[in-house]
Amino acid sequence: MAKPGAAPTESNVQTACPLDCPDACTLDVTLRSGRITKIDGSKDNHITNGYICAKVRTFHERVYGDDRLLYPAVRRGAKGSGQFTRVTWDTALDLIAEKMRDARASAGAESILPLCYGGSNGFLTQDYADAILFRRLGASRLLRTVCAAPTGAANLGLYGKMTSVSYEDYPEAKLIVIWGVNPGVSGIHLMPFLKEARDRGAYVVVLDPRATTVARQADLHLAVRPGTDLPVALAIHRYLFEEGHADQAFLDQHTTGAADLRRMAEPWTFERAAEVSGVSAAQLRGLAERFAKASPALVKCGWGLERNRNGGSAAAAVLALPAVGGKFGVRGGGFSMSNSASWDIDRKWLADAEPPTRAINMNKVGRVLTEPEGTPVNVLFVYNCNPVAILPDQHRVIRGFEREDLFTVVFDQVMTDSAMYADVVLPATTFLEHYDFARGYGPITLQLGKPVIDAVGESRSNSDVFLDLSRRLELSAQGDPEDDLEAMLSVLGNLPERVGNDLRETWKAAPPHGGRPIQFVDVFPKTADRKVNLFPSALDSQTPQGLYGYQPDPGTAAFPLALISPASERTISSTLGELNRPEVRLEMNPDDASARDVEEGDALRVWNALGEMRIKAHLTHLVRPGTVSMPKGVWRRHTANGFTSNALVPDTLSDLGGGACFNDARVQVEKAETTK
Ligand SMILES: Nc1nc2c(c(=O)[nH]1)N[C@H]1C(S)=C(S)[C@@H](COP(=O)(O)OP(=O)(O)OC[C@H]3O[C@@H](n4cnc5c(=O)[nH]c(N)nc54)[C@H](O)[C@@H]3O)O[C@H]1N2
Ligand SMILES: Nc1nc2c(c(=O)[nH]1)N[C@H]1C(S)=C(S)[C@@H](COP(=O)(O)OP(=O)(O)OC[C@H]3O[C@@H](n4cnc5c(=O)[nH]c(N)nc54)[C@H](O)[C@@H]3O)O[C@H]1N2
Ligand code: SF4
Ligand SMILES: [Mo]
Repeated sequence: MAKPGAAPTESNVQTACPLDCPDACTLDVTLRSGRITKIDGSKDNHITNGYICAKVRTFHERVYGDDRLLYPAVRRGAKGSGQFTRVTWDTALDLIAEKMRDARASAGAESILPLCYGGSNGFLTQDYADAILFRRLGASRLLRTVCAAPTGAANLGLYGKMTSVSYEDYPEAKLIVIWGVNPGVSGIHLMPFLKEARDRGAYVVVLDPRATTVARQADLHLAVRPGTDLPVALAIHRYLFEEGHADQAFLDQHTTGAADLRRMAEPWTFERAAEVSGVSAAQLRGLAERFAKASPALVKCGWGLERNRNGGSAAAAVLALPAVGGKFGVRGGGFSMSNSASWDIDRKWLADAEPPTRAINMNKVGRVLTEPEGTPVNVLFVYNCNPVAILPDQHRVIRGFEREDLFTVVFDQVMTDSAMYADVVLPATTFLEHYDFARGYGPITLQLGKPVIDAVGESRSNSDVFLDLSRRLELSAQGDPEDDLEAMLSVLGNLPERVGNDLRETWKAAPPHGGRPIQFVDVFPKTADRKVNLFPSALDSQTPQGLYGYQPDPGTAAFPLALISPASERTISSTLGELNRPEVRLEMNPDDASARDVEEGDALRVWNALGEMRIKAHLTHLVRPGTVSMPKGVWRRHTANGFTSNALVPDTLSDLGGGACFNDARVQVEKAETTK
C-alpha cells in the first residue's frame, strides 16, 4: 500500500499467460500502487508481438471483480442455491480432511474423485501438489478426455507426438489446409503468419461448417457437415493411392500400415465423400489435386474435427495425409497440431507413481454420479474445472451435483456454475498471484509465470492448498515442498539442465531446434521404430468400426440439426463467463430459420431427448444449412432457462481416446411462445 499522500508508483512486470490457449503469450503488466491497471502483450516475445486477446487484456476485471471468491465458505442453503457462510481456512480444510478420511474408511479411497481440467495448464497448478495428495490417498483417477483425447490418441499412435511445424514456418508453405480449427479466435497469434503466407502466394483451404474469419479469407472454403472429415480425408488418400500420387519411396522407408490405410480409403470415391460431407465432389477433387502437387504443403489439424463419433479416425486420416503425399523434409511442409509434447519433459519432480486405482472418464461424470457401478463417488474435489458448464449431459451432471450424500469441494477463482453446488468453496489465486510454468501448445515456448500482485482476499494457490491438505491427512513425505515457492524451485531443479538454467536467468527457455524444427530433418516420429504408423493396431482395436471406419450421422427425422459449440472470443472455455460479454444467441442459417418460421431475435426452444434450451436466434449465412452453432463455455445465466448446449450433448464417446462428442448433439428448433 502507498503511504497516504505519497504519489502512486507505477511499475511494469513481465509474466506469461498459462490459460488453455495454444499461444502462451508473454505479458506486460502495469501496476499502480500494487494494483493491476493494464495487461498487454510483450514485444520481447516475437510470437506475442505486443498484442494479446481482449479476454486477458481485461483479466483484471476478473481479479478484482464482484464474482471473485475471497474466502473459504461452507454451504448454508440447499445444494445449488449459492448460499454460503464464511469460514476460516482451518475450518474448511479440516472439514475436507475429515470427509476424505471418513470416505476412505467407509467406502474406500476410490470413493473420492478429483475433477480437474484445463483452468490453468501449468506444471504447478496441475499434476504436482494435487497429484501428491490424490495418488497417496489412492483416490479414483480421472481420465482427462474432455478435449484433445481423440487428436492426442491419433497423433500418439501415428507419430508418437512428433513436434509440429511452428507458426514461424507457415509463410514457407505454398498450400495450407486449415482443418477444423479457428485460429482467428482460438489461437490468434497464428493469424499474422497465415497472412504472410497468403501475401507470399500460399493457397489456403479451410474445412469448417462455419465461414469463420480464416475461412472467409481463404482461397477455398469447404463447409463440411460436422463429423464428416473422415470420408473427406479418406477420399484424398484414395486419390493419392489410386491415381499414382502417393510417395512410394517415403512410404517404404518411413512408414508401416500404408496398405491398410489404402484398403480403408478404397471405397471413398469423391462422389461418396461428397454425399456424406455435403461438399461437392469437384471441390474435393480440386483439393486433392492441389495437395498432390504442392510443396511445401502444410496440414493444420485442429480440435473442432475431433468432437464427434469419428473424431479420432478423422484426425488420424488428416495427420496421415503428409506422409502419403510425401510432404515432409522441407521447411513449412508436414503437419501442425498440439506442440505440448515438444519439450520432452518427464515431470521428474513428481516422485509418486500413479496408483492402479479405478479410472473414470470425465465425459461420464454425470452418469458416474447418478448411476454408480461399483464404489460410488461420495467426495468430489473440483479444481481447474467448471464441470456444470463444460461437461456433456448437463442435466445428469447437475442431478449428480444435487445429490445430498455427495460432498463436493469446488476450488476456484470465482463463483462458477459448479461452485454454486459446492459444500465447501475454496478461493484460488489467479496466474497473476502465483508462480507457474506456462507451456505453449502452438508455439514451442516455456516460461516461468510470476506473481505480480499479492493474493486477492484470502485466496491461495493450488500447490499451497493441496500441500496443506496432504499434511492434514498425514500423507506428507520427506522431500515434499512446503509451499508454492518451494514447489516452483523443485520443478526448476528437476527440469532438463539447459531449460532450468534458461528459466533461472531469463525466465524463458530457448526452445528445442530454435522453435522451428523441420519434420523428418530435425524431428522424427517418437514411435518405437521411429516410423509413421499409418495403421496402429492399438488404435484399430479401440474403435467400434475399426480404425478409419466411418460411423454415420446420429441425426434423425425428429432431431435433424447438428448443434456445434466452438470456441469464441467471449471466454476461454467457460473462464471469464462471469463477465458481461455480448449476449449469446443460437446461430442458424436463414434457410433452416425460414423452414421453421424463425426470424432474427426470436426466442427459440432447442431440444432433443436429453433436454431443452431457451435462447434467441441469430440468423447468419456464416453457418451451413443443417448446422446450428453457439459458443462453448456459456454459463447457465446466459440462456433463458438455465441450460446450455451441454444439456443437449450426449455422453457418448468418440472412436479413439474416449473423447467427448460435443458436436454430435442433434436437435430440433422451434419458435418459443415465451422466452421462459
Ligand atoms: N478465444 C478462445 N480461444 C481458445 C479457447 C476458447 O474457449 N476461447 N479454447 C481453447 C481450447 S480449450 C481449445 S481445445 C482450442 C480449440 O480450438 P479449435 O481447434 O479452433 O476448436 P473449436 O473452436 O472447437 O473448433 C474449431 C472449428 O471447427 C469447426 N468444426 C466443428 N465441428 C467440425 C467438424 O466436424 N469438422 C470440421 N472440419 N470442423 C468442425 C468449428 O466450426 C470451429 O470453427 O482453443 C483454445 N483457444
Ligand atoms: N459444449 C461444449 N462444451 C465443451 C467444449 C465444446 O467444444 N463444446 N469443449 C471442451 C474443451 S475444448 C475444454 S478444454 C473444456 C474446458 O473445460 P474446463 O477445463 O473446465 O475449463 P473452464 O470452463 O475454463 O474452467 C476452468 C476453471 O478453472 C479455474 N481455474 C483457473 N486457474 C485456476 C487455478 O490456478 N486454480 C484453481 N483451483 N482453479 C483455477 C477457472 O476459474 C475456471 O472456472 O470444456 C469442454 N466443453
Ligand atoms: S489467452 Fe491466448 S491469446 Fe490471450 S493472452 Fe493468453 S495466450 Fe495470449
Ligand atoms: Mo480444449
